[in-house]
Amino acid sequence: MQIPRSHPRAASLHIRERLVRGYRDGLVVEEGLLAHGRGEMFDYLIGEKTSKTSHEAIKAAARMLLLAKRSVISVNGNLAALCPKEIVLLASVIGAEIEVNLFYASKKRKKVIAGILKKNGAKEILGLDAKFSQKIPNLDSARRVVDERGIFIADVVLVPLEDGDRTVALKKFGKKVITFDLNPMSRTAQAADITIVDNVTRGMQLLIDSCKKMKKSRLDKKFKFDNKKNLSQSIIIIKNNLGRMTHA
Ligand code: PTJ
Repeated sequence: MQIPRSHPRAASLHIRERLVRGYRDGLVVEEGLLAHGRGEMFDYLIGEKTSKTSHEAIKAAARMLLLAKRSVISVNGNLAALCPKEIVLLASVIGAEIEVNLFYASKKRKKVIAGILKKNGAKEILGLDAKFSQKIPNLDSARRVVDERGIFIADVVLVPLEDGDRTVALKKFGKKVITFDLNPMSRTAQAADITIVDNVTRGMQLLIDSCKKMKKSRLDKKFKFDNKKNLSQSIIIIKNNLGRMTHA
């Protein structure tokens, strides 16, 4: 589809096209298109830009990832369609593993996702070989199946666009969880250690930049981040944006 450059919502429509292409190429499930629509709605409400609050969360996430002993980036269909380059780049900057982990699991889709990551420079991708499968407890969805060389033994897991059940299960399993979620009220957003309320299409590159910058400085191991407070600030941003649009 041709999207005129002058279209006021061109940027958002281009991102949508990436998802549709990802769906046609077998990376994204139908449900992923719906999940994206929900994300678009929240992006609209936060003003389609990275807030100061989200910049704070990005900095905290960079610090946690750089201090991790073993970090893993968990990749689903939507993330692979939207930011394949950024996934590979972030993994190389922080020395993380990349693991494909799907809610609507299928061998075929895992292969397609791994293919796109390899095309973007990934060397090793976990989550593909059933020989290394382990299950995280307290979870019924397909996402409980993880790689024993990856999420199973990681101390920090980055899980963009995650479902709430697994975030809670990962927390119970002793993992530190960082997520990207445009909905600050979602169960994942509320259960994670650090929630970046931002579109992955903006936030992933900002996280890479922050990690690169922070790598050069000494990291404070005792840093504190109040996720609930940060999320409340995002909800206030939404409330204020709604207030500005209300003329009654
Ligand atoms: O590829 P699979 O099989 O693992 O399935 C992936 C989806 C995304 C379909 C699956 O994990 C799912 O159903 O997710 P949910 O429960 O709908 O949660 C997705 C969350 O991500 C929602 O809170 C959305 O608001 C948010 N979201 C959607 N698009 C973006 C986003 N957050 C950040 N950036 C986005 N582009």
